[in-house]
Amino acid sequence: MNDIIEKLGIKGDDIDSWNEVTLVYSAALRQVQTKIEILNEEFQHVHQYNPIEHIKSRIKSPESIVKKLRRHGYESTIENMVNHCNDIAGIRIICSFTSDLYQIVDMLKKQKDLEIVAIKDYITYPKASGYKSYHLIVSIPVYLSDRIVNTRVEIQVRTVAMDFWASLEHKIHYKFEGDAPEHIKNELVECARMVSDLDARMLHLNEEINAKGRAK
Ligand code: 0O2
Repeated sequence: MNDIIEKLGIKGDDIDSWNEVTLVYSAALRQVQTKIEILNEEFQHVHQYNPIEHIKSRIKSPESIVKKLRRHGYESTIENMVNHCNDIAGIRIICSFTSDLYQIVDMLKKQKDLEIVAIKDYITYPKASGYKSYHLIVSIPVYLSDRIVNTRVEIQVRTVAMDFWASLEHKIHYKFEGDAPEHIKNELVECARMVSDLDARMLHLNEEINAKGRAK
């Protein structure tokens, strides 16, 4: 790991700082993930239903952080990473229906120990690529032995169908280094439209099934 960090231009004392920074980010990630799992369990207890299908979490790779900083015109320093890269710690919450998505977002917004730093609602306002997902940048206090470090975590909330689309689009984006042929981009936009249609139809079906269950 330290070899990779050195290759990226982070040397000497900075390696130590980097190790400390990643320790704090992975602690923040675990705290947020546990919080989400508890909320999901509580929801199951109250409503006999789990809004969350599954959760993925990751610490962004050093290469990916450096690429992002470059893209935004910043030098690769630890300070810039912490100040300008909001998704070093990232959690993805995958749910079945678009209605679950908003329930989850509402639950997260009500958590007193999570400060909402920023929101990007790519569900209401999808990207031109067709990308849909709800992003929250939250800050959570990590309690170390001698200080408290408020740490940012990016939470992405999306449906299974949106996740399926985003995974392939991400792969294509990297394969063509952001410059995919026009016909592939167009096909992806069309697939995104189909994903939105599928999500709407599955939601409608689920609501109909639930209403029938209640009427019995
Ligand atoms: P990775 O490999 O997933 O970490 P940016 O626009 O990325 O320079 P910002 O403000 O972080 O800066 O952007 P945004 O829109 O909040 O995107 C953050 C993350 O959302 C991305 O991280 C992706 O994970 C995801 N994302 C955003 N747009 C798209 C998209 O069009 N397609 C897919 N598949 N994912 C997207 P990274 O660092 O790009 O990538």
